[in-house]
Amino acid sequence: MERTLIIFKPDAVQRGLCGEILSRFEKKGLQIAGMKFMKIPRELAETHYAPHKGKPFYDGLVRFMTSSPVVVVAFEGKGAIEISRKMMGATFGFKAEAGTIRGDYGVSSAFNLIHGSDSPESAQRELGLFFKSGELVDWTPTMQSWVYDMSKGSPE
Ligand code: 3AN
Repeated sequence: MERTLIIFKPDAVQRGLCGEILSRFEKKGLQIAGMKFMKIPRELAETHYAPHKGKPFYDGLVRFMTSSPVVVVAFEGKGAIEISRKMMGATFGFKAEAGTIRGDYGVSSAFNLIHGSDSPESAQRELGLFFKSGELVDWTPTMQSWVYDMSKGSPE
């Protein structure tokens, strides 16, 4: 099982899309391992987006991410990082495929509703930034054996 860090960005919260977006992940079969509603402090946003420091959109991105509250979720599942990236769609709403979150709910190149870790290394780093040790919950959904084939003891 793998965990990924997802953020419902300020535009998703302000537009009342959190329930819709959360529901897509739940229906897909990813389980919540942690969730919090917060206004991201500037320093945390800068650290989170440090890999993009120096790029032309960096300052605007940090301003946007700290402008209004967000929902931060740790999702867990087999292949959770890649699955989430596919569900999010391409970076810009106007380019993202229909059927993806950005493709269905957004048109902007700056306000793109959702962040998702792009690799296991990023996920580990980002989960550590937003959740203290002990805040992520190990639990087994009762439906797990219907989401995965568990007959060999591990999820398939
Ligand atoms: P993604 O979120 O699809 O992984 P990245 O990693 O290329 O996209 O970029 C990180 C974030 O930076 C994006 N989520 C987006 O909000 C922002 N971003 C990337 N490119 C641009 C751009 N050209 N103009 C404005 N914001 C951008």
